[in-house]
Amino acid sequence: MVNSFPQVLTIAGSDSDGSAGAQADLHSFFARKVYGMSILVAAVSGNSYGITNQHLFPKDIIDDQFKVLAEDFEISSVKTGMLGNEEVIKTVIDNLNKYDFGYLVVDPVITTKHGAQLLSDDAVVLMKKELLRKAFVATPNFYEAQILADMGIKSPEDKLLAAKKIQELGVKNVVIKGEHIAPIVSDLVLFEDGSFEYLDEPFINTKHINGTGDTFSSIIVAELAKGNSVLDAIKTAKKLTFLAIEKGIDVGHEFGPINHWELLD
Ligand code: PXL
Repeated sequence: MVNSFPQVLTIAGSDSDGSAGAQADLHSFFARKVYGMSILVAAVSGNSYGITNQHLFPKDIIDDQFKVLAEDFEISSVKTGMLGNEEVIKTVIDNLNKYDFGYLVVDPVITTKHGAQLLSDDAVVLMKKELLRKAFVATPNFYEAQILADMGIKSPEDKLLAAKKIQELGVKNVVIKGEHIAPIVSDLVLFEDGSFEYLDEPFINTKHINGTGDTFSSIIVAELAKGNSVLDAIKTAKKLTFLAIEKGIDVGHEFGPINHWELLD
């Protein structure tokens, strides 16, 4: 039966070591039993020690990837990851305005945990003005939330205010992921109707957390594509990302990947 399987898409950069970016997204889609596709907008050379180089792709190959997928597939949810710079983000926004790929989840990848910049400052302005207003869910981490909300976060009240400010940019549902610090990693979810909830999991002391944010947002995409509610999608993402960190695998010598096999049912 053609097109009966949930089909999803990531618009992201390639991370050569498979721990993050499009590779982590595709691992997550596979494990959550949806058919995953990728529009690559960049490639980075990275291993468990960090990123050494990155190249952004030209507009024509990004446009063409959108075109061929739109012509052939029934994509029911999509996420964005690394978008690089203003030209790339503009190309992506123009294409998202042209084609309907269903629910949009924006993971506003700005820097890596180790400080590599994956989005230029001018692109942040465009993300705030033109991409986030299209988002059904946005998943900034603690640092990205401060940049997007244009304020420091020092207390739970600040965190809620920041989520509200991000929602005012047009995002329906905002998840501000908690910092990876002991004893609890607490995510704040602000829903479209103004209600909010905290999702907590214990902090795990490990160097193997590469691709955590990519995986979290990919699971949300997969669960939405399967028809689950936004609350269930976010709860599943939180639980399974925790398990993938807790049951880590020994790959690479320094900052390793998480365990995507833990995402399987
Ligand atoms: O995890 C953020 C991320 C997203 N996309 C790419 C990356 C990384 C982090 O290394 O390399 C391509």
